[in-house]
Amino acid sequence: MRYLPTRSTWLQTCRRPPPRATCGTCATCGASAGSRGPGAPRPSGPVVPQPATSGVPVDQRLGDSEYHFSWRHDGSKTYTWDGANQYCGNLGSGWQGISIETRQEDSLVREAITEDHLPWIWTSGQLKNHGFAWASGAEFVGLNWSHTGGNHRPQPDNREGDENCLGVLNNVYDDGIKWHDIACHHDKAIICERKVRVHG
Ligand SMILES: [Ca+2]
Repeated sequence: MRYLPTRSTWLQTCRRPPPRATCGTCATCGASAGSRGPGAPRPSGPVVPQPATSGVPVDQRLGDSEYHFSWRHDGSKTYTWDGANQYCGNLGSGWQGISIETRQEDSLVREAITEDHLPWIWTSGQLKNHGFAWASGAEFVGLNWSHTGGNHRPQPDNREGDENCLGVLNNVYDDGIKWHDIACHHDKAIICERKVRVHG
């Protein structure tokens, strides 16, 4: 016997009234909260879960991101900036070195460093044409640069002449857990980040 959708089935699945006037059709209401212009507040939903990355341990979550602390899973290896960010990319789709975009995210980094007694970590931050930039592409805001460094100058200071990578150092200059521009060949662990939800 062939199954044909009845009128009542069709009505149940598609005749839900649009929740808002901006939402015109069944299809658009199912997929999106409607159009939004630049500067509009972040939507509260609906959200589309991203496919799981199988087998990648997640050490922390915050907002729409999950985080993987390399040192907890690779025998505390350290890497150049390139190697560290490659480690993150090798975890799978969507994984990158961390982009520290908010004060809450910076707190997460400082807590991880404190909890595990790390001397330093890499981030995805790297000097581009017009200043430092994150892998996420989000606007770079220097939330936690140190006020000092090896030459007692505020960071970034490019002390070694090729300090093109952004690391977080744990009180190396008696300055707390702070951002420093560092030559990329130094070896450190890294926090990897992946956005787990994309607003539809
Ligand atoms: Ca520096």
